[in-house]
Amino acid sequence: MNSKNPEATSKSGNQTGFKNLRLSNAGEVNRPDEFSEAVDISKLAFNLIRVLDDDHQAVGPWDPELAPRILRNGLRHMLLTRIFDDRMLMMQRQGRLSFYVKSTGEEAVSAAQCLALKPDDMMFPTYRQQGLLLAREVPPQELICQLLSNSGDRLKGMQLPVMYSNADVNFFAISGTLATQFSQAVGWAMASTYKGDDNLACAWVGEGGSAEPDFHYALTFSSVYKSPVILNVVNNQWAISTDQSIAGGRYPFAARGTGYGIPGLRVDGNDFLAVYAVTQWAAKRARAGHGPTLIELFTYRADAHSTSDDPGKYRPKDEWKHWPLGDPLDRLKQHLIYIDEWSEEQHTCLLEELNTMVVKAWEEAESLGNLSDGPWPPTTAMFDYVYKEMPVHLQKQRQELLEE
Ligand SMILES: Cc1ncc(C[n+]2csc(CCOP(=O)(O)OP(=O)(O)O)c2C)c(N)n1
Repeated sequence: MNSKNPEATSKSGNQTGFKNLRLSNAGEVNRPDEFSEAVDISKLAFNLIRVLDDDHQAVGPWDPELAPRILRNGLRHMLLTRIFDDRMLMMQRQGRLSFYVKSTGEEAVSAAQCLALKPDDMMFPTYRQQGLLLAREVPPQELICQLLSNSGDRLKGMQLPVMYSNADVNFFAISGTLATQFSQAVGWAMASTYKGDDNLACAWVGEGGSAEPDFHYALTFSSVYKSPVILNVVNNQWAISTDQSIAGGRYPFAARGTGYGIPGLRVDGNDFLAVYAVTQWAAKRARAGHGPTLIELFTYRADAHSTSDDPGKYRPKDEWKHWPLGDPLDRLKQHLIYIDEWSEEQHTCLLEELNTMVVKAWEEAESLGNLSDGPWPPTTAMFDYVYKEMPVHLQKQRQELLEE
């Protein structure tokens, strides 16, 4: 038997691999009833749900017909996320931040999905959904305090930068171990059913992370227990230097739902309206007791994986420019202008306002401590906040440290 290593569909120096993408036209995909059987709607996983067309109109049965107020709010959150990301990268390059992860090009995922949920719904994100915190109106300076591990950090410096956690806004602690949040979200959703409330859990994983066993545990348990959970695979084409085909993306990730009896929806992740609409669909299904939905958000990671990565080494430098589904911010902006609910002038003002807000947030956060000058917590702080009752051997170690 000859077993060959799989070939990536995209490589540095190659032409972009976008020619073979399975795309549908805006408005083309039908919108079945939220309570349909997974097997009856399995074709949705092979199409691409899209609402915004090339002329910036909202078309077809998935148009969620949102009030302009919600669209403007979505645009604001996406812009804030992009501006925040850009500024944090700048701070990292200046040596004022140790590490950062941007979400450039994927802002519609967090903004639209968060706005389509209720505040009591519990979110189980990855490190690339900082936009959820901003969409739940967490002040940017709070995020920066976590990035700096300073005295304003609610996690007391006990997590790596970008591994946020915020119980106040139902944002579960981010784990560096990929995909663990998927099965945790299902556990939370099962508890929600036992308690008899109508809150749901919403979890995200990258397409690379979907190759982890936790992904399959989550699908099995949520299917068997019909848990109120939305399971999202953010297919941004790249898992660091590994393109999506290596995680199995030659076959749509959404299609994995059908085998478990879970509807799989594949959506244009750069189309704010389409992302909102599929999330609403899945939320209605979950709250009515019909169980989970698997959503594949088809998007593109426009920037590096993290500040420790150089994408020029493994993919064409200009690949994002060729992404056929465009920039989510620009698409929503153009739609708002098209329906006469936005203008270039308003856009410029908003950009200025948000830029100023983020610059001020940095200054405020840094006044509570920075990387070079501290203040730093005492070494013994590593023993704090871990155990309710500290085991004796750790109490001893802590004491030894104090006596050094
Ligand atoms: C279980 C596990 N395996 C490997 C890693 C190392 N790692 C961190 S991020 C990453 C790529 C993840 O890619 P993807 O899931 O597609 O998400 P993206 O970063 O593109 O948003 C890898 C392999 C890890 N953190 N955890």
